[in-house]
Amino acid sequence: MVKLDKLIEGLRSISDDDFTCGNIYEFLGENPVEVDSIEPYFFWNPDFYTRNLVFKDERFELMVICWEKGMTSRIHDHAGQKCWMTVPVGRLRGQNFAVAEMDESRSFCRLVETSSFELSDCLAAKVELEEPIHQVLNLPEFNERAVSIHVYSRPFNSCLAYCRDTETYKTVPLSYYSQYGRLS
Ligand code: CSS
Ligand code: FE2
Repeated sequence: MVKLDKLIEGLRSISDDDFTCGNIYEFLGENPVEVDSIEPYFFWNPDFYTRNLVFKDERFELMVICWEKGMTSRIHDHAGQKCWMTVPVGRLRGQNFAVAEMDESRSFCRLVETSSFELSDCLAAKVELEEPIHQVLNLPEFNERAVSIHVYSRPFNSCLAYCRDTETYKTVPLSYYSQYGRLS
């Protein structure tokens, strides 16, 4: 087990050439994070999951996301960036989607569910660049809070969010609930 600052130090020491989907995935899997060391970044909100920035440079950002029981993300992409996540507290379900039909001229998009995955116990996952649309759910049946660590490379501050009811998508801004341990 490593402390969060050691994990970040380790990520920073990886060369640009080695900062690949596979290598970072392996690195996160080999370095499960001590829960004590992420507690300063726990912020909870009853309405929406909180995005808590821990580290950011040109190349990547690392954040801690806190999910109340039953909370879900929107269906979204990652703005074409690479992404990895691990879940040190609780459990999360990931659901991937594929585009069945799309018409950019009217922001129309019909999605179909594809694979799903479950994360807990610091298991690492990556968002596949070939199939980047997904949703993350802390299912009510898990019956506990969850905390995940996300690494995005490069950092992005907006993404596409998809609505299945209206079969439309739009760009949405992303913001931090806290930065470096302080409420934004
Ligand atoms: N990508 C979402 C979290 S679910 S992977 C976000 O950054 O808000
Ligand atoms: Fe995501």
